[in-house]
Amino acid sequence: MSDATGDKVLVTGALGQIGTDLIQALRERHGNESVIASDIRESAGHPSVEGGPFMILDVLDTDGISRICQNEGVGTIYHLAALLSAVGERDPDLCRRINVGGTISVLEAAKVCNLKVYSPSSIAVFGPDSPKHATQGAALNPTTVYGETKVMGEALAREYLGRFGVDTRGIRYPGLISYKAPPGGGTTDYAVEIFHAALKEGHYECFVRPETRLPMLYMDDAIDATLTLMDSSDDSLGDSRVGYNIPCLSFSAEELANAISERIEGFTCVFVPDVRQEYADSWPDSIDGSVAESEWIWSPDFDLSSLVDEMLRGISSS
Ligand code: NAD
Ligand code: AKB
Repeated sequence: MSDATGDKVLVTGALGQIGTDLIQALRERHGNESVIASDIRESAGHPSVEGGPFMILDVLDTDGISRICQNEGVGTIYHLAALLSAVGERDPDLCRRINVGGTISVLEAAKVCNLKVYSPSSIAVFGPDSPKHATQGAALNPTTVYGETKVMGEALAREYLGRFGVDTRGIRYPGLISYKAPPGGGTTDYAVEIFHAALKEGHYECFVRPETRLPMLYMDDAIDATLTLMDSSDDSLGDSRVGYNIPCLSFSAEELANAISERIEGFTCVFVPDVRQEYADSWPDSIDGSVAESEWIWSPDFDLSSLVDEMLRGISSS
């Protein structure tokens, strides 16, 4: 294995929901020129494209990833390119190809270029047989293809760590709520769409039942957790390092709608479940993040009330 090629950071899937916020946070930390945003698509005017280097990069192109890392002096890669659950279940083959194949490409490049890798997992690793408050060690028997790809992603990250010494880390993100970029086609998208609809139309048709309760987090907290994990010393991280449950929020779709109604007079929400209800029903209501909390000391700042305030403020001022 060659030495780490440099101090720069490469982000795949940088135009997506998380990438949009993560690129900004990384550029504030490391400087604009040190953080290379990449995605399979171009988007003129997008902050990840305008604010610093941007490259078109397909994550299935292992040689392309290695070439960029060697030529540009990259030492760390945040691998965000993936298909989310709703989009993934519509095309399971493509979901497997991108989510599993893309992760293998990134890990292969990391092996060759000695990169540190952040590769996110998801609460979708859990299936209907996990406890409704899912512990770190609960069984991973997802019933979605997306969830299967996330279990496989954790297994691959563990394998490259064990066999090749690649420094791999990851978090099982819950549904993430943010306003800077739209969500990319997941089951938890309702928890973002509802804010835009409330402000624009005063009404939202929610695609899960009112009592549907899922683990959730405001994006600023997810970014902070990600950077805290990546800053943590290697020897503080245990077996869960490729897919930590983290402490997060848990609220129902109705509780979210009510919190918005309290702030927007006349807002109404109807609940018309579609196929995404099945995916939501297969996931836990909440997760136990105590292992992460003890190994790298992190807890969220935003609760439901402050998250709703921040979303309404952010959308209104953008
Ligand atoms: P997103 O769908 O918003 O963005 C993904 C990006 O990947 C898109 O910009 C897309 O153009 C790009 N992409 C797709 N195929 C590609 C390819 N072959 N090569 C390069 N880029 C490609 O997703 P996100 O919400 O930003 O999620 C990022 C990661 O976090 C994913 O692994 C996802 O599973 C995980 N995650 C997200 C959430 C959430 O609520 N957002 C929750 C749990 C886990
Ligand atoms: C999705 O709903 O697909 C994502 C996730 C929880 O992984 N937001």
